[in-house]
Amino acid sequence: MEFQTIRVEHQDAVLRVVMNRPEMMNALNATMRQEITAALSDLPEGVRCVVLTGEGRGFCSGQDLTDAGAAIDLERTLREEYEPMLRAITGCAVPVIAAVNGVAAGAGANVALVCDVVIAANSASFIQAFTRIGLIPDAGGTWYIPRAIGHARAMGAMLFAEPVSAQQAVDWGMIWQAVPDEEFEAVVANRARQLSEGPTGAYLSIRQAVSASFGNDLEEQLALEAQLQGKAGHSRDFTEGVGAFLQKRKPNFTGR
Ligand code: T3D
Repeated sequence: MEFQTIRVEHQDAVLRVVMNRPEMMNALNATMRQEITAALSDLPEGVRCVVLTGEGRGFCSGQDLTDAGAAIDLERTLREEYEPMLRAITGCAVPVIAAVNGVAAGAGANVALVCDVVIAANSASFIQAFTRIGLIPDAGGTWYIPRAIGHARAMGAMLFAEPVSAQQAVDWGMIWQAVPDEEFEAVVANRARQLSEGPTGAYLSIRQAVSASFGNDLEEQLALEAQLQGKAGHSRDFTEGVGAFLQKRKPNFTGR
């Protein structure tokens, strides 16, 4: 598939989706939203992990503000363009790592936060930039962020729109890992390989269970865990995992 605003690199079982408008810190226009949606919805054969990252010194600066004329009906843009992209990430057939190489602002921050795991370079930051231009956080931010970091920190980050450093984001529980810039690419590649060689079905069930936990009471969650574990128990990867443990060798998971 040919893309104008993203670059897609398929190596081994990892698909790197690189937002590629570095001259504007990878701002999201309609084409980029459609292309990310398409890339994550129709994965090449054999892909078992996606890495979403940005070209140049930024991860993503959110809505392309030079596009404001075309995006005047913000409700429509969110419903028809942002939401499909977010669902393509949260419903992706394999785990998605956000590799936050630099600043992630506005919807760019929240696109990162809906991914399954966020790894950031130490020099990266997360900015709920919306109030700077008179908007409210969107792209799932008002759902994910209070759940991750609590009411007080979410409100402060959203009202003041100040950068939250990668390390602060880790300390607050907003992201998984912050790593020195010089180690960033290698750490991301290792994590992507780890997930691409893991039990994909279990990963997707974990995503489903953790997401559902926010709306479930304990009884509902126990029932969901039992159902999903029942499914995992019938997988080839479970048989392989137990066999490998008993034979004291590394498991060869196939994602089935
Ligand atoms: O439905 C809807 O449409 C509503 C949805 C809204 C979702 C949103 O995301 S709203 C929030 C939009 N994003 C922002 O408000 C962030 C704007 N950008 C910034 O605050 C800063 O650029 C950054 C903090 C991201 C980076 O700062 P810095 O100092 O490192 O870089 P810079 O010099 O500001 O930016 C470099 C270039 O990128 C610059 O262009 P130039 O001067 O070199 O020609 C800048 O204008 C451009 N750029 C950065 N962000 C955007 C952008 N151009 C268009 N849209 C952007 N979002």
